[in-house]
Amino acid sequence: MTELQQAPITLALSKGRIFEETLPLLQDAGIEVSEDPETSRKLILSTNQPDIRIIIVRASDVPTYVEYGAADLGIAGKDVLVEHAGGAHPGALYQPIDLQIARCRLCVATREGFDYEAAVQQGARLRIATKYVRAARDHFAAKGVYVDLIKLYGSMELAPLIGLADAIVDLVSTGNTLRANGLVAVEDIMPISSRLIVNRASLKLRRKKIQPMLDVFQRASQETIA
Ligand code: PRT
Ligand code: MG
Repeated sequence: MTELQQAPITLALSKGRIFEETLPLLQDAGIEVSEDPETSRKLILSTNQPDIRIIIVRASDVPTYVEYGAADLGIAGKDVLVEHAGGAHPGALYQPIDLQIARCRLCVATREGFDYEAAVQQGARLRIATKYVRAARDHFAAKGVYVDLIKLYGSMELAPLIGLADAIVDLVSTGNTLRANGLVAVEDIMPISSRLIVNRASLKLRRKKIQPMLDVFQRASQETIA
């Protein structure tokens, strides 16, 4: 057996909502994770199955680990996958299953009282602050709206309040964060959920081990929809 065939199957997850919402799917498949990443400092977690391990990485790094084959599988939000598109090895990522977890919406939001429709109709050049530069650029290009995109890494809600931007493009789930900051969602860009991603070479070389995991996630996602 080659070294690769002996290595455990590696699943890349981010801690927080994706880990928490993936745990029940793993449990349904009889996979128990050894430790809780919220309390443990370990970044490699073993499971009750010697040939399956989990690595904990930043949400936006999940596609990179899978693309390079450092992880065989990963779970990432569609927002992250859209921004990652066209990475170093396009085509290395296979995206077979929408797990329907960690759902939210990617939206345009402005300060309450800002007339977004009027600004768009007047052809005003809008300043948009966002972490989701690619999704935002595509959205406004499709609408034919000129925008100046300002890249931020977090706390986007602050930008319209402090005069950095006219609007933000951000994820919204309950809407509490927008409300707490006097902002309103004025346009939906796309619904977001988390997807299973698989390294294509791993799938080919290690199909025997990976296919049962795909089957498990496929079943679990169908149960989520039902
Ligand atoms: O936090 P870090 O910078 O490490 O990375 P991350 O923010 O990308 O990770 P994490 O764990 O926060 O999010 C992982 C994935 O969860 C995202 O990539 C999304 O696909 C998904 N998801 C689902 C969300 C939300 N819902 C969500 N509400 N990610 C972030 N949020 C944030 C949003 O950006 C905003 O600040 O929550 C706030 C709004 O929430 P509400 O409920 O107040 O509307
Ligand atoms: Mg976060």
